[in-house]
Amino acid sequence: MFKGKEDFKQAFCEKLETKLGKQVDMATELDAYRALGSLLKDKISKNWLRTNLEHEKSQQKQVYYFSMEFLMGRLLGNNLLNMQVLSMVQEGLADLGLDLTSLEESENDPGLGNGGLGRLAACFLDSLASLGLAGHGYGIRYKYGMFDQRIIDGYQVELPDHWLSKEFVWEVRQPGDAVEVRFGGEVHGVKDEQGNLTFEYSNYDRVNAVPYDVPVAGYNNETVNTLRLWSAEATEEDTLLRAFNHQQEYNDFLAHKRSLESISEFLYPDDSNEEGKQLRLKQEYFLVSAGVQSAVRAFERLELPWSSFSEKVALHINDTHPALVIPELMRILMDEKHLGWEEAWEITQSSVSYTNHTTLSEALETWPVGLVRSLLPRIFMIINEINERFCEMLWNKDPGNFNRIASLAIIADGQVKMAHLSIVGSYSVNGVAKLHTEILKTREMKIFYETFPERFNNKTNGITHRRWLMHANRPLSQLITETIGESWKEKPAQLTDLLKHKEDTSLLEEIGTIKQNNKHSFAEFVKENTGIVVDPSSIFDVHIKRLHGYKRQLLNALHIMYLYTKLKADPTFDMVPRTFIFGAKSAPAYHFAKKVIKLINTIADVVNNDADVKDKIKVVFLENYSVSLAEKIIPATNVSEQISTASKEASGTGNMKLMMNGAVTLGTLDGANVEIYDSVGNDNIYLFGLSSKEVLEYYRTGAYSSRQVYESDERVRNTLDQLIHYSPFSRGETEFQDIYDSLVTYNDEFFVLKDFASYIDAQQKVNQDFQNSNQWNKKSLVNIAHSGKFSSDRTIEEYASSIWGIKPVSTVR
Ligand code: 26V
Repeated sequence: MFKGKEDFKQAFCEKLETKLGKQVDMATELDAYRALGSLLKDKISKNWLRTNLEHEKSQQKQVYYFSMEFLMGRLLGNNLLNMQVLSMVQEGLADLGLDLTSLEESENDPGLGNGGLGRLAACFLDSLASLGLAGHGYGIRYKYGMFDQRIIDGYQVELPDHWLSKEFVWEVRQPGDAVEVRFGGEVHGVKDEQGNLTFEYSNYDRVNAVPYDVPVAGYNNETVNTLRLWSAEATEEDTLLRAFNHQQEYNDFLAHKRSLESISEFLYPDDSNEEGKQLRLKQEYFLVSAGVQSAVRAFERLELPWSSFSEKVALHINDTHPALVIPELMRILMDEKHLGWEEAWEITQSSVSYTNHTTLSEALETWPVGLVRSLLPRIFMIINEINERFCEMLWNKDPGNFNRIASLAIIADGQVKMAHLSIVGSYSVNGVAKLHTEILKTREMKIFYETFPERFNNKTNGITHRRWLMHANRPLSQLITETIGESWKEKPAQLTDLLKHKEDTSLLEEIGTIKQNNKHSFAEFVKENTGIVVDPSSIFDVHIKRLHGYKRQLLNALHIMYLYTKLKADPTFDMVPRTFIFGAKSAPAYHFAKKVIKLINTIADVVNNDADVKDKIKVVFLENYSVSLAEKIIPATNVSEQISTASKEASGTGNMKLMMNGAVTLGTLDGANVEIYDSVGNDNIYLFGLSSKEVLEYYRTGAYSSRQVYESDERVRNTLDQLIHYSPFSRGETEFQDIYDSLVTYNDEFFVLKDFASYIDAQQKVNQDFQNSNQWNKKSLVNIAHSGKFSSDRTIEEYASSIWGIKPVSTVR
């Protein structure tokens, strides 16, 4: 690394000169960021090469984590932290008149994901490398990531996110490792000389998958794994062929090239609705085919028999989006390596493992048979064969049970069911929190669980404490180290040592002071970015996640309307001032979610500008919620809103980031909230609302009537009526009629009204308890102390030992 500060300064100045042709006094912040990033990448590269050589030499099993999304966040700060040079670099830059924080802000946030699923993948990569495990990510290098959200007149407007505009300094293009991916065309069965049936393809479109490798450096060790992002390009052969073909118009060629390259053009910004779009299926197969070919090549370099493939390679699929890994590996083994079906199936099925991230039926992927057949003819043949053999196996086990076969089949009703394919073609299926896994086993995937009980297991999600505590909240991190020593950084479970100090009033005060300082800085940020002045001594009540009906931002919004109305009617109503903070993107076509964004912004407009209440309530909707924004909000949060309809949120991971930063959860018994509650106990969390059992029972019986709640609870009625009658919120418009209708006319799918009363009570309790700062800080401490269990290091250790069967290669620390 660097010998010291002076050595760093010299290397940095040299990099500025050689890369950008500038001297320090000429360099902009962007220049300085690019030079620093590129210098660090050079330094990381030594260990990167060493890690790769070591993997080859030791023939260690490699895990490939296939994911359509990696929500990495900015990499500069994280790499400095993991390489243990942060303070030195900060001081060196200061000597040169540069501020590290401003340099960090110059980096575009690579938003190659929608939300929880993509961010989980990024936390996992950090943990894999930090634990010295051989695990790599395979994803797509989308030219445009998650859209940039602007709020205009209270409405969400989407702008393209051209994240590559400033140069992504961490990536290395590897044209030598490009592979060809094929679409469309025809398949012919041909008998070879020995009389074996083989398959030939013709008239297909081919696209070049070019990898861009991003190093993933572990914390305080020498492991550097790889995030390999694939980019679609026209092949050189196609280019030449068409250039020399005089019949082909140049414009036609350009159109053809554009159409091929559109595959890695943009990320689908929808995490709520499976739409069956052809381009999305192309993206999925593109990732899968490129990734499997590349993993197979790496295995072949070991010169081992195919029978040892699953001892050396694990292919993990992050939800069903990369489920075509299963037929693609079958295709390669049979058509290219000439293995028979049984052998290929044995290898495939013992190499693939699958994580389910949602039980929402509208998000479960299915593809029309016609589309799969025309776009991926050979893959379709293989899926068909897998399905037929599977159905035959079911028949032999339980002859005549047509219903069972129909409900388990991979192809049914003209659709290919990706979850079914994933379960049948893998050896492990896991949910992402205890409750979620139970719901999979007893409801959503009950019959599959009965068929393959040994495949199902739980892996409760986690988050990397390096980014979310050590990097995002340095003062808190330092206080923890002063209190319990340094070793929690390597073993986050040791954060429980803090519990020994929970009666130490001066420590509790310090925790309170750090939170207060973070709130101050965040208030500055809010003022600069929105013009809204918020009181740092008010309760910072935070609801940050994608906007979705089941996540119930609407419940929070209605409660603010209720408080506002109460304050207006009774100005002496006693409440601790509160700042309600929201950050949320809606899928562009999700009409209801967009209405909720408009409602929150309308409430903000009314409340923030009303002199009667503005010292008591403020509402802030921050635009463009992203990883880098989350890093600013989370350390400043007092109350963490985790209020999904019980049974709907598979896990949640924001809940973990917030508790780790000393926020107290206000939530339902859903997802990982259940396990947070089990850890911190009743005094350190605010629970309310229906249980998942009650919710599921209501769905089963249809016994819920939201109108009954509306009619019997005056608070509900008064609040809802303001959406449609003349009020400061409706301003006589019909803007919010749809929201009202969803709640009253269409029976409130997400039980907002049913849970309203108990939510008010829980909020009231928060209001009371916050007034005793010593007690509140103790709740904070208990939450921080128990958050180590939710480090993704724990999660990844579980995946490593009980799913993938891998051990650390190098643990040099
Ligand atoms: C779904 C779909 C549907 C098809 C179109 C494209 C697309 C893209 C993403 C998704 C993801 C939905 C699943 C998801 O993000 N689940 C979240 O996973 C988190 C990590 O396990 C978990 O904490 C959240 O509770 C869960 O909602």
